[in-house]
Amino acid sequence: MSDYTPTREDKFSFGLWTVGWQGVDVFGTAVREPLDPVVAVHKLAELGAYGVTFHDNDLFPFGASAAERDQVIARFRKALDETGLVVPMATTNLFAHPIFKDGAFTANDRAVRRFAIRKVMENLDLAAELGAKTYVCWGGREGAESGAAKDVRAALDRMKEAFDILCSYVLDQGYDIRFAIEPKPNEPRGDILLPTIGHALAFIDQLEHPELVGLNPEVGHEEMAGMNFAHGIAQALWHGKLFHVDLNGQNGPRFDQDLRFGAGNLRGAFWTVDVLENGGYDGPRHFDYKPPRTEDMEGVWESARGCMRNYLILREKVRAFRSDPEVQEALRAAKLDELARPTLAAGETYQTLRDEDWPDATIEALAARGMAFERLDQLAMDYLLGVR
Ligand SMILES: [Mn+2]
Repeated sequence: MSDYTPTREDKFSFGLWTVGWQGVDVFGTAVREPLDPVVAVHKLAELGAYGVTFHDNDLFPFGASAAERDQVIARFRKALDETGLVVPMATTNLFAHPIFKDGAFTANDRAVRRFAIRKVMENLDLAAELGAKTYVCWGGREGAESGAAKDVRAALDRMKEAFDILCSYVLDQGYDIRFAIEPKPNEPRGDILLPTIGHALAFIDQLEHPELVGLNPEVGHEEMAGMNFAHGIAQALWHGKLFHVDLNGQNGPRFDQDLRFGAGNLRGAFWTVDVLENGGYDGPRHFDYKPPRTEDMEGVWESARGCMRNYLILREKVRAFRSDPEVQEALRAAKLDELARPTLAAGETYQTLRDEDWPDATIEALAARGMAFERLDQLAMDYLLGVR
């Protein structure tokens, strides 16, 4: 690899709402014209992506008539056929319309919850039709700005109820679809429910069909909460719950920046690619970012190219790092092989530990022993900085 040109085998996918973002933010109006999803599909295919993802209302407006919906879907499907792009994932917009101002699955207003679950079921039908295997649920409006306004335990009951209903719907329809919860700590709500990977993992265990529900962690969302994204997705993989991933860039705890992948916390991106490439994940490398408002459409496509290019550069560096004999020796010096060994040997029990003799000298020697982590980390830095 030298020119970092993406191919379909790299499994890069983009949300329609990423390159299609018109730049409307809290302080400003649109800076770019609407992007026709058909144009987006053709351009993404040309750039080397293999997949495209969407919210229902990225394709057709909220409240569209059946005829309008069918027409838009037919055009979209034709573009997919022409380009060979697949739809690995779909999701529902449960945040833009004023009806969702207090959330969807956990809105205090029961009628809103009933409407929301119905909206998801409708779009699940379309997702199944288009071959999506993952259905993402980002509950950006599920939360509160104030204390007594949201009874968190009751809200979690309602969240569980929604997932239980949706899982039975998918099972009854015979759809080959699994749900992926996307945690986020805040924005747009002051505090969002299921704010981190850990909260969501614990929640999934309480569901009727936990096997149908996993995670879609996003780099920026975890880093907004000060979390280590690579550690987070490694734990999700350990639980068998990394169903999908949202790659982008973020500069620490602040508003959700949605920078292109690799921008922001570059060191974090290096270890993220390391976990994705070496941790057993084989799903799409999905970019969920926002091309900054400063860009015209050429800048938008440049940022999409940049997401894939940065991933491929980092993948090359991670592979070189992992296969370097000096790194392997440094990993041994840092006792990574020992960490992989069970603490008790075969046949040993806790009693073995109780019976062990621990002379002061042994304890002092262990306490004085360096772990050689800095040398190992500098080798990674040398790769990242391009001098090795
Ligand atoms: Mn984001």
